[in-house]
Amino acid sequence: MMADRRKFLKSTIFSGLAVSTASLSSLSCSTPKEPKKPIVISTWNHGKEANAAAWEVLSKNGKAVDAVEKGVMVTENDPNNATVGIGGFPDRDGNVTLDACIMDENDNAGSVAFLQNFKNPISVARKVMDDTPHVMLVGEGAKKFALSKGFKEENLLTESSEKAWKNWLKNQDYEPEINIENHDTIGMVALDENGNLSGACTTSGAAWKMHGRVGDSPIIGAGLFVDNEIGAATATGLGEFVIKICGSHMIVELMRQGFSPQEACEQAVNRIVKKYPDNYKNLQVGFLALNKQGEYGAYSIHKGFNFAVRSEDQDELIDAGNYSG
Ligand code: SD4
Repeated sequence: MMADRRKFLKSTIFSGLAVSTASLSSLSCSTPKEPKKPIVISTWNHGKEANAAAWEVLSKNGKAVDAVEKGVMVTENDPNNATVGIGGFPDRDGNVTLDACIMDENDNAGSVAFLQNFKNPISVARKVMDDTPHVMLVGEGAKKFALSKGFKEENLLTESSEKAWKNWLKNQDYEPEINIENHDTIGMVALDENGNLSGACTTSGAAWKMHGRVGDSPIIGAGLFVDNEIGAATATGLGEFVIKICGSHMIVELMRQGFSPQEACEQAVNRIVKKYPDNYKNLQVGFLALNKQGEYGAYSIHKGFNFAVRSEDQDELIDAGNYSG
């Protein structure tokens, strides 16, 4: 309803202006704006480096799905990043358990959760999407599948994350930090030269989580959603609250109704704030969205969430707007 009203208002204002400034013949020739493509956006500081790898693919007319996989692998491979892939902080029992998912332009999806000892969960998720009749594999089954596809097991608990875990064991308080070291999950969405959208999301999840906990990042519709007709969205932050509102799916559906990526991200954050008035002050969630036109938006509950944008004429980190000012 609101979107219809907005569209009606927009079209009324537009027609009013058009009638006063242009001839009817020029109106009938008006063409829609060319989409801005290719373009890739991703979460946090680490998004810049990840975007560079994605851009390598996109700038050579490559597919968005390949770009997002290559892009987020950069973050997974960084042992100094304590929130994604190798070097990720472990659960409270000292296990690094990884979650990731990917979606392509044909509504295909692949996901792995609670995966241990594989450095690139996003590539395992890609194989689940491409080579199985399933969307999601977890734990032991995901491990068996990864081994069958030639992925190699390795220890992902680095010296520094083990040290951090041992330090945590002293007090054992579970209080997920807001904007942990200014990098958290990496979520990436891209629009390629052919106008196709894809997305990827990968994380080591909440530090010191309970063994077996899975967050939003590998859940299609929560941590990531792509609909090639409309747009794509991804999330970062405390996954429990993203899952409970089905965040990324909600954003894509709002874009379908006519909201801009920015407006849709704001609505999703507002939903969390409204539904969890006692919680939102102590937790961070951030959303990113991109539509078919290459327009993007981002919004978070608290200050400090930023995202990286790469296109032909842009390569920058941008601070997202936030609810709490
Ligand atoms: C998750 N969104 O697993 C991810 C990352 C995270 O605190 O834990 N952030 O919830």
